[in-house]
Order: sequence, then structure tokens, then C-alpha cells
Amino acid sequence: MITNTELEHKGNLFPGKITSFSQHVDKINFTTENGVILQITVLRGSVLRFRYATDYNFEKDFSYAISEDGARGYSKLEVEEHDSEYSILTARIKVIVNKQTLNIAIYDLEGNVICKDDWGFHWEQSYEYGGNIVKMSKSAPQGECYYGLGDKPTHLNLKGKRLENWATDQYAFGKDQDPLYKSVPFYIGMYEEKAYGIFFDNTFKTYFDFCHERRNVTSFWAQGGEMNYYFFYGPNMQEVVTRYTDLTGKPELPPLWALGYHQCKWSYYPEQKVKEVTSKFRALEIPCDAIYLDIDYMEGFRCFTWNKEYFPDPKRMVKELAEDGFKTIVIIDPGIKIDDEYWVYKEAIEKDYFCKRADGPYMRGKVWPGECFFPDFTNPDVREWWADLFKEIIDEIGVKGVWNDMNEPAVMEVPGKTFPDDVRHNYDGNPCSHRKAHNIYGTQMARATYEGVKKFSYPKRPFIITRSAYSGAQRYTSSWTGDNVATWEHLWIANIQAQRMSMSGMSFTGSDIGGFAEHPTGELYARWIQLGVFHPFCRTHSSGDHGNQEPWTFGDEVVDVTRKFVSLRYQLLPYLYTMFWEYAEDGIPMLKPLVLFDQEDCQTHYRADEFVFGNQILVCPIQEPNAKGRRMYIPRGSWYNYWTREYVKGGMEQWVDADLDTIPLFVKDGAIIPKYPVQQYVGEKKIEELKLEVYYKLGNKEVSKVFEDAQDGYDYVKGRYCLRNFSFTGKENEIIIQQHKTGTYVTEYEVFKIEFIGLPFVIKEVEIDNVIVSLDSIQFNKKEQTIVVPKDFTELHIIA
Ligand code: MIG
Repeated sequence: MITNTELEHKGNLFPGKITSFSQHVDKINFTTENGVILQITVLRGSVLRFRYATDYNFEKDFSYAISEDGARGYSKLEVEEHDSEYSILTARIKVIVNKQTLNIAIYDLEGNVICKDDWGFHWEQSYEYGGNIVKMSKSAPQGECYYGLGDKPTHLNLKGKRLENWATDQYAFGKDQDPLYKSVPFYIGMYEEKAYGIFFDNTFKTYFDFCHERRNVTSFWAQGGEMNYYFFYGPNMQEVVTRYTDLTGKPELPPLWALGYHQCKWSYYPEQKVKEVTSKFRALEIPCDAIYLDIDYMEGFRCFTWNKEYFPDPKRMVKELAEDGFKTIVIIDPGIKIDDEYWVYKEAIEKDYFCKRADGPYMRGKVWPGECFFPDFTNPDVREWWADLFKEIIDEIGVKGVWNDMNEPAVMEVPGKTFPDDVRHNYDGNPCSHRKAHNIYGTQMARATYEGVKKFSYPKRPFIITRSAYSGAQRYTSSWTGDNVATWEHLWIANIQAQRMSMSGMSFTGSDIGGFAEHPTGELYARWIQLGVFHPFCRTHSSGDHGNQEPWTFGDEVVDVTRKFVSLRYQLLPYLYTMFWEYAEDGIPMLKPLVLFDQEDCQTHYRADEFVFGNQILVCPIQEPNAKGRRMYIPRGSWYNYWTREYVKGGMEQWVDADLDTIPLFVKDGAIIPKYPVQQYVGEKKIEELKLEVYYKLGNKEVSKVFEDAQDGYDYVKGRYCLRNFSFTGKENEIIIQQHKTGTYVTEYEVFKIEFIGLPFVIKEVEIDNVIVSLDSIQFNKKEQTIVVPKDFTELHIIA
């Protein structure tokens, strides 16, 4: 790689002086003497787009990542010309554009530098492919920290690293290995507790260098396409993420069952084996909602076929599994077997839907079925055709979810593990080579799959999971982190990846619990389950090469731990669903790394183990064998140890006990945590009451929310949901809980069972909506500190 002193000798070109300037509503153009145009678009007061052309010439404007539903509009825009610069002022930030160099600097309204160019935009002409290698370099003040970038299995804070985005099938990847399966060219920078974000929307291979090459410089570049990035001002880190997510899109709510526990293996077959596994879950009372069929369910690995020897009557099997509460999820890969007797192959040939090499032949590659061709998912007609292929699986057989694998795309036995660069793609009417389409291929496959599964599941909700993804994939699909390994180090990696994906707009992610390659010890599996139940997507999966990975293969103690933690997840379903709703509605990351939770506390900036699940539950995994606990940082504020109910003050590191049957877990004081009874699968039981665990806090109000609806279907979009907004006020001898309810959905339970934790007084009197009620009438249980009250109160007073 080149260094700075060499840079100018390596054919780098720089913009010259600005010679003209124009503004068209929200777009401001600066043209330089040597043909560079910088176009700044103001999307919102704190969201700006920077786009650079060379030779006076922009490409056609097209992006797969940007969502049409994102918020647009600003209240203020003032552009002024000064002697040596232009200034652009919005309600949130000020941008200065230097007339001599085209360099930009972004300030907050108090005049603090948020982000400024070092060399700014520069480029190199690509002799090999044509076009430019486009580059951007920014000043990196000492102490700046960096986060984001998708699935990178490296320390949460990216300072000092150089990383690459090129979706790659990395079987048994290691710590710090790069790149992996996903390309999310979005990072968050934070300096002096002020955060901003940059999304470099370019699907070519991109690089990010965070003070690795030069100590005071952060840069990013791409092997083609345009320098085209969005800037998000915080200063609050969560707002950076919500603005990025708003721009690149939010998911629909998943069916509630998809937030349950999933069991997978490569592969469960024949039918008898599948049933053995599912029955065992029920017999051992380990809740489970989904069972996966990996590639062996197909006939010779042909997508959309069934192996009739292993699965003679898939429709009956899927129905029987459904009667026992299991949803069947099947894998679908992109490679289509070259086989003239195979209808999917024949249709794609007839319609000319397979990817081709530059000179005309089909893109041929070996994957599981043998020699295959690959649909061009960047062609809208192909996506529509692909979507319709799901009719039988979903509509007739009753499968509830689809798992997209190998969509980097992966190809076996070739050096680059993927398509050659010259392969042609439609790119929605912007024909291009694989260099440009590679990173988006997996997302377009998942998108086509989502359209199909949704169409045939309707009015129920679809469930899709993908391995490869680009920014914006969260609109269509959940994801998992690929082929990890059954080692303690990988437990650390899984924790980082889930947090990083959350900060990168893709909260609905989880790891293969226990590890995909190799075989975990019972202890490692137990520790992984304890973490995995706090990840938005929760699935055990393994290659099956080194033994079984169902919880019972590790003995009774691990069965008990698994049951305990999976049951806890099921109890917390209303909490988890509410945090998903906040993600779907406002783009709020479901997992909050400590730095995102409290960026003003510099103790959090390099923390990576501890995270907040939703808004009020603090989790910290045990990541070593034989541990009886660990040291961890408890963020500022006060917390209750979930297990012991001990009250702890945050803002310092502490030792926390955690034998094999617990994980360090804390609840924020003032929180109201909703729980359902344990169910073996979503919908097994009628919910007779909603349990509310109220964690006492002295002082300021604390707000908690509970979102519920029909748990599936689209009625919630029409307002048929029930959103409860609770606010807790704690005094020395009284607590007040106010409830504000919106939405038209009527929950099936009639009462709340409220449990008080940490209450400093004995309950003497209870008032519901200003009426004193007898303690008998609300089933006051002094020992358990519980009462049962009608669900629709607006104000509850608990008095000493
Ligand atoms: O080349 O379908 O990451 O989850 O079990 C291996 C078989 C293909 C890789 C996936 C893994 C899946 C496996 N697949």
C-alpha cells in the first residue's frame, strides 16, 4: 500500500480552484478549474450528501441502499460566499468549502470541528478498468474513536485498523480476519464525546483506514464508482445510527415467533430425525419455535425441490411440525444446477436470467449441486421470477421462513472464491461488471426471496435470513454471522459482531450458537446460550461434522442452563418485541454497546464486552472457561443485579459472580420490565396476565414501554397495536406509575401482575386512578411483593 509521501507521485489527482457555484433548492454545486464537481445535497438539517464528479460528469444517480421511505426536509439553509470560502448553514451544522482546494470542514453551531478534510477528495485514474479509484481523507484528531462497519470480527473501536469491504465466504474465520460476508461501508466517528457518521455508498470494493497508515488521518476509498458519501451529525451516537438507518431503511416487524429460539444443523434429515429433535425439545421443555432444513432436504441440492426419500411428504411433515408449534425454515442457495431436466434451470435459460461473462458465456461455477449458473438478482425481472418460485414451498407446503446462504456469491475451488470480475450484471438498468455488483448480490437475492415469501405468506409476515448483506439489507432480512468456530475466542467475536451489526443498522442478527465448525464443550455451549438469548436473532447451528449440538448432547447440567436461559428469553418476549418495534419504527439499535449507551463517560469508549439489551438490561458474557464470575464495567447510574436483586451504583468496574448457571445481568433502576409466562413456543398459551417487574428508583421519572399486537400480520400498520407508556416516579414513601396507552389493539389478558423490587417501604395503601382499593382485592402478596391490578389504569399509587 502507498504511503503519504509517495501519494502524489502515484498518479493521484486533486481538485483545483473553484470556478463556479450554483444552487438548486437543496443541491449546491461547486465546479473546479479541472472539472471536478462537488454536489452537496441537504437531506435534513443534520444529514448531508457529498458527491464528487470528475470531467464535469456525474454518473446516473442510483443506489440500492437508500430507502424511499426515509425522512427528508430541513428548516433552514443559508449559503454564503466569502473571500476564500463558501459556507452552508443548516439548523444543525455549518459546512465550509475552501475555494482553493475544495476541501470541506463541518462544524457544529458552537463552532467545534466535527469532521474535516485532510486532503479531501482525490482520485487516481484506473488504467485497468477505466474510471477512477476514488479517495477521501479526513483529519483524525488524537483521541477520535471509530465504530460500525458491519460484521468486522475485531475490537469494537476500529481505531488503528485498515479494513476492506468485499463480501467473502470465510469458513472458520478468525479474529481480525477481513473481509467477511458483509459490506456495510458505514462508520461512526466520535471526538470529544461528539459523534457523527459517514456512509460511503459505493458497492465496489471499498477500504477504510482509521489512523492505520497515518496517525492523524482517516481515509476511505473505492476501486471504482463515485466518491459519494452521506454525513450524519449526532452529536448523540444513537441519533447517528437512527439517521443512518432512516436513510438506508428499517425492517418490518417480524412475526413474534421469529424472536423465539431456533434450532439448526447441517443437516437434519430424514423426516424421522427432524421429528426426533423437535420432540426432544418438547420433552425436555426447552422452548423452541423454528427448525431448519439445510441443503440435504433438496433433490441433489436443486433449489425448490425435495428429496422424496428423506422427505416423502413435506406438506404433511410441515403441518405436523406446525401442530407441535414448530415453524419450518428451509435453505435456498443462489447456484442453480445445470440440468436440462430441471424446471428452474430450464426457465432461467429460456428467460435469459443467468449471469454471463463479459464475452457472452454463462457464469459457470461449482457449488453444492455441482456445476451451476447463477441468477442475476440485480435484474428486476429476475427478482420477480425468483419471488414466484416460492409459491409451492410457502403457499402449498407451509414453510414459514427462508434461509439464503452462499450469496456473497460463493464459488468453490476457484482462487477468489467468487465470480470473476468480468461477469456482467443488470444492476437495475445500469449494466456493470461484478466489480460493482459483487457486494450487493446477496442483498438483492435476499430482497427477491423476501418479496416471494411475503407474497405467499400474506397476510402473515415473512421471515428471511441471509449470510451476505450490504447496507439497506435490513429492510428485507435478518442475518447471521456465518461459519464461526466452537472456541472461546469466537464467543468474544460473536458478542462484538452482534453489537457492531446493531450499530450498523442491522440489529436482527445473531451468531451460530456453540460455533459452526468444530465442537464446543458443554461449558462453552452453556456460556454461548447465555449470551445468545440476548441477541436479536437466536439460533443454535453447527456443521454437524464433529458431533451433535442439540442442548441435550452436553448432559443434564447444560440442559438445565439452556432451559433456564431460553425460558428467560421467552419471558422477555414482550420486552424484546418492544425493542424490535423501536428499531422498526425509529431505527433504534436493539443492542447498545456501552459507548452508544453513554458516550459522555469516556470509560465506555474502549469497552466491548458489556452491552445494553434494549434500553434497560445490562448484559456481560462470561468468555473464559472455569469462570466463577468476572470483572466488568457497570455504566453510570444505578442498577439491580437481576439474580440477587442487590442494588449497585455504576460508574466503576466491579467483580460480579456468575457460576455456570448465571450470566452477569443488571436492570436499570426505575425500569418496568414486562414478561410473559414461559411458553414452549409463541402462542402455546393464552396470556392470562402481563407480569411487570418494577425496579424501584428514588427520584427522577423513568419511562418504560411495552408494545404488543397480534404477533403476526399487518394490522399493526393500521393502528391495531397496543403501546403502553409507563412512567415511574419513586419517592421515599410512595411510588407512582402512570400509564399512557395508544393504539386500538386489545390485549387478551385483563390484568397486570406487578412485582416490586427494591421497594424501601412496606405497602400500606394502594390507589388506582385516585380510588383507594383494599389490598385483598388486588391479591397483595407481602412475601412476593406482588399485586394484581386491572390493566387499563392511568395512575397507580403505592403508598407506605
Ligand atoms: O459451504 O448449507 O454458512 O450455515 O450450514 C457450506 C451448508 C454451505 C454454509 C453456511 C452454513 C450452512 C452450510 N453452508
